[in-house]
Amino acid sequence: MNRLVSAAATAVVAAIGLGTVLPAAAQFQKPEDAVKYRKAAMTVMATHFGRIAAMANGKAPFDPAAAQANAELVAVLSKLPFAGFIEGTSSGDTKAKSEIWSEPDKFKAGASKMQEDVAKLNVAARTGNLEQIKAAVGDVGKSCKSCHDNYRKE
Ligand code: ASC
Repeated sequence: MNRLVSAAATAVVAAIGLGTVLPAAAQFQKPEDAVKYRKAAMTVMATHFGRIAAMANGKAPFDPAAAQANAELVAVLSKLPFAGFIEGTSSGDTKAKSEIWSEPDKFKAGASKMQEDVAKLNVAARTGNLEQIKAAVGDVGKSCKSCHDNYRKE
């Protein structure tokens, strides 16, 4: 009995947690709200990734604490945009290609790959080792580019 209650409680907590990150049309009032949300999330993510990339590319002085803080933000932010790619949001003010909805498994795999690479960048940033950060930045950049090439219109 107790085990059952505890399992049910765990399921409820998990469902609430997932509800904050998984696609669900009910989370947006209008389709254009979902489009705005995903674009905003991408913009903020790109801003914080860009700060680490600038250090990795020698365009900004290497500041290990700043790299770590930005990598932590990117790790969280990388989970956000995909909740905005709900059904009925392939048109309007968006560069999203229809393939996002016609090959959802491939799109999700690309999102997961990016999130894994970002998690590795977060680990690398914690070492404070610029060479490791450079390598991890390169991998994240590749996973961003791969999805943009496949799923973003020019
Ligand atoms: C960035 C950014 C992207 C990726 C991509 C990598 O900094 O905003 O979309 O890197 O340009 O090729």
